Amino acid sequence: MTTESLTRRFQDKIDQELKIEPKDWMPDAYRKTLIRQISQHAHSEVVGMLPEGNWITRAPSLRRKVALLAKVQDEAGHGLYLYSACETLGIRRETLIEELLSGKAKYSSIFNYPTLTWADIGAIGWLVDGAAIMNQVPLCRCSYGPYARAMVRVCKEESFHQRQGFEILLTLCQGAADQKAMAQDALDRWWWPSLMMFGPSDKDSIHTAQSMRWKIKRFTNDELRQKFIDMTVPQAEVLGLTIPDPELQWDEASGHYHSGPIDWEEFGQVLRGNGPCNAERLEARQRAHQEGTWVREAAQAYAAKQIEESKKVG
Ligand code: BYC
Repeated sequence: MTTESLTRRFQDKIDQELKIEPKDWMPDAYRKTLIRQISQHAHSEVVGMLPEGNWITRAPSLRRKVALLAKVQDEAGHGLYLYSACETLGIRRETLIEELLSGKAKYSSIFNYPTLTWADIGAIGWLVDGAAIMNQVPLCRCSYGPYARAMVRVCKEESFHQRQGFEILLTLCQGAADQKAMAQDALDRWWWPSLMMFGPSDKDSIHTAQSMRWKIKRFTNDELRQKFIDMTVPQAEVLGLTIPDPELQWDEASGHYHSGPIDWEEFGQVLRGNGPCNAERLEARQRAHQEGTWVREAAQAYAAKQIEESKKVG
């Protein structure tokens, strides 16, 4: 079969909503796009543990500590499913990790912002996990089977995370004036970076059109961002908080909220490694990798011994 006919058959399969599985033929560019997106996603889960992990020892009660610990562990698990899904495309996990540690691979811009107060943990759950769900629910229908299946479980856990975040903020907003002010301050700092999570606007997005044809993405970055704004504004009203966007208003004609412009210069700076915490995040991952060397070596030695013993029994 020629590459042309293989490509046609591949696209037909996608158009019929059939899944592409690891051993199926796929164009190199499809494989490359998936490796890029899934690995960036996996790295985001792993780096995403850092800003929240920062608050585990300072959570205000045992109940809060248990919930936060569970959430951070879930994120480690999401990273592992996603690295496994990525490996089915024929790339080694070690290579992916090296790319993260060397600064070559991207991870979500959002995790380069600091968590300054307890309210930030609520804002991350409410906004960051809320944005993640909006982006990831359509990924459960991604054309690549292993990624789509990993996303089903990830999304279930993310919805628990979103609720715990909202509940933290609701408690603060129903508390003392200082607590409510802390919640407002967290919203002020996390709102715009959360909108940036959805990626560049459609006119600047380099990958969206092709990814939509391949049904990796089902919606454009701007479509998902708008859905997120429409969902979140009424939730801010329930909390009694003000979204820090003077241009935000309901537009009857379109049935959507109109919002002000995003500071794409800030987004670009964060992507180029110049965000408030880029250096700190990378340094923390490099240190963890270094300190974990003995664990990887011990696991490998144990696995080698098991294989040796099974050969003897065999
Ligand atoms: N941060 O053409 P575009 C989570 C890059 S949630 C950094 O639109 P695409 C979590 C993009 O990679 C966060 N980089 O690309 C939540 C590309 O650069 P390269 C992770 C970004 O791929 C709570 C360039 O900009 N979620 O994990 O079609 C707790 C042009 O963009 C960002 C996912 O990764 C950004 N925000 O669309 C814990 C979901 N946005 O690669 C954890 C899966 C864009 O050409 N990923 N870039 O050098 C996606 O859905 C898509 O990859 C994106 C970008 C919507 C993010």
